[in-house]
Amino acid sequence: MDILSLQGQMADILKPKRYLHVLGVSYTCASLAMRYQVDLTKAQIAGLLHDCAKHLSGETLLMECITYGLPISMIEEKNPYLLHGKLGAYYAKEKYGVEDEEILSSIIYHTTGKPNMTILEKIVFVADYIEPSRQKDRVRGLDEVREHAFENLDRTVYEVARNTLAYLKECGGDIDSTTVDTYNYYKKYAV
Ligand code: DGI
Ligand code: FE
Ligand code: FE
Repeated sequence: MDILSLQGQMADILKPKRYLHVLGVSYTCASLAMRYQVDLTKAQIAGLLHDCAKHLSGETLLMECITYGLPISMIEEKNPYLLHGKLGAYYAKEKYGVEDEEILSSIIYHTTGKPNMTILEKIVFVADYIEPSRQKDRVRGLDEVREHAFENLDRTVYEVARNTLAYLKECGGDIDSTTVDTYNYYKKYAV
């Protein structure tokens, strides 16, 4: 499986802005992988594919998950975009030939995180938040999180989960219990 070919396939299916985001996540994953001694190829593949189902409508996400027998929680049924990680991992395996379970799991959990993540899972979760095309006026604490990401990954996971929950509370979004579990687990790394 080659990075250039995956890059080309993402360029074909994603809108330019999302493709730019995906490239940014891939390179940020690679940078964090250098810092935390993780396989660079795995990190780049996870970054390139993490949003490979994000271009689909809520209705299509639900239909695809039903078709392939992927479980749908009540929160996901109400907020189908939450399914793009789970369906993205399914596509990564079935359409893009990714066999590596750690890459697949990083894609599944990139939106909510989860307790006790592998380093690669944490890298994808954080890279999605800090990649270069994210805008400071739209993402909470971006400068601080970018700085901390290269110093202390667990602390940064805590900060991303905390900021995401604060944002969801403010805008009244439904909160997935996994997002809360991530926050509670990584709280111990708060400084
Ligand atoms: O796909 P991206 O936009 O690149 O990033 P993402 O997959 O992390 O999705 C970001 C959005 O997901 C952001 O607006 C916060 C939202 N999110 C994260 N956890 C939850 C959540 N939305 C809801 N409703 N519930 C959650 O628990
Ligand atoms: Fe996403
Ligand atoms: Fe993303």
